[in-house]
Amino acid sequence: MMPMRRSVTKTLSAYAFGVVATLFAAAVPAQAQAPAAPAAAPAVTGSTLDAIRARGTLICGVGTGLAGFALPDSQGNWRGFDVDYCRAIAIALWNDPTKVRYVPTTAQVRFTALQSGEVDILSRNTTFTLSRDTSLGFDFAAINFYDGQGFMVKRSLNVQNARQLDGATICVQPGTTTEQNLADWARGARVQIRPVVIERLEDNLAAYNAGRCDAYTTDVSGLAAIRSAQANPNDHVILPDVISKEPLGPLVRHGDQRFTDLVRWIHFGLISAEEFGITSANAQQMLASDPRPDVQRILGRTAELGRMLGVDNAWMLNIIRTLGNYGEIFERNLTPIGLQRGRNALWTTPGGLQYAPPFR
Ligand SMILES: N[C@@H](CCC(=O)N[C@@H](CS)C(=O)NCC(=O)O)C(=O)O
Repeated sequence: MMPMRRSVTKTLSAYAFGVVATLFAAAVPAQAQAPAAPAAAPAVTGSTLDAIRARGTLICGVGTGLAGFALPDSQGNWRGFDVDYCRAIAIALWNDPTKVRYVPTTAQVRFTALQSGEVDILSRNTTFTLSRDTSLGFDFAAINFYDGQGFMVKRSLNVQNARQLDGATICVQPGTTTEQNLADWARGARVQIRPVVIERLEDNLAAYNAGRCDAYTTDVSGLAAIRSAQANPNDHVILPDVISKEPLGPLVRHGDQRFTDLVRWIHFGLISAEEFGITSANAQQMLASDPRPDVQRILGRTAELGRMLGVDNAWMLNIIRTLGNYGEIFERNLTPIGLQRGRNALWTTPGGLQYAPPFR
């Protein structure tokens, strides 16, 4: 049998080589890739929570458009899993999910947008890493999606696993863990790859679809989103290999603990609601009649948990009534793009990692 390396590289054209060379030359060094030269501390001082309240709107940094996570619908309303976390914060603060302004950010510019105060929070496929937590000056409020990096190829290439990508061109976005993991993986697996580094998701996809890359690499959730939006999803295969850990979650500026706490406990509230069977359909009724003290505390009838966070005690009741629990948010946004709960199942399910500390 002919080695896969040759069969993959056969798909390369001389034109593709030119594009790779040009893109490499033009690539801006990735911010997250520069641990030796940490970015400056955040430019913003003062309380984010106070600033948000005074403004009356949350400014949420999202992606530029990824099905299931953050994408404007036909009426121009942003929808998706990451968007629902922004809406949940607005509900906790004002019981109004519309009080959010969405700012699309590429992977490359997102951290500057948060550091400079252009956005209050990034709710946007962002992986929890040590350097982002420390030298970039941020805090990950929660891990709301456990992910890992994978590869997508055209089915017609007949590639079965990542090792067969030896010699392939691979489309990737700069400023991402994706770009770093790809290089690490290639080194470790002694596989030669040629990255094609393009900043904007849509340009990257256009390059992949035009055959300028043999494969596309990003978080598996992103691959599912991209594949679902292809003209013929079935023409593309997500390979079984997962080459990294990508714990994704909402990111805020370091040193703003009240805001961090609020975002963190919204996530825990969504997880706890699922654990206790509280849904958008039954929350009101459970408030009235469920005897379990946990349920009564989450829904704000007893204890003062909302007030401890600086919001109304009905914060979780309002969030769950409007958006549902974590499972409902997952099902509404991510099940349609082909994602399964997997590691994002509750801890009460074998293999599930989603776990919330006690509401008391
Ligand atoms: N999780 C990785 C990758 C994040 C990332 O930006 N992924 C891309 C590919 S799915 C994305 O979300 N793009 C959306 C966009 O650029 O609008 C990271 O934090 O570095």
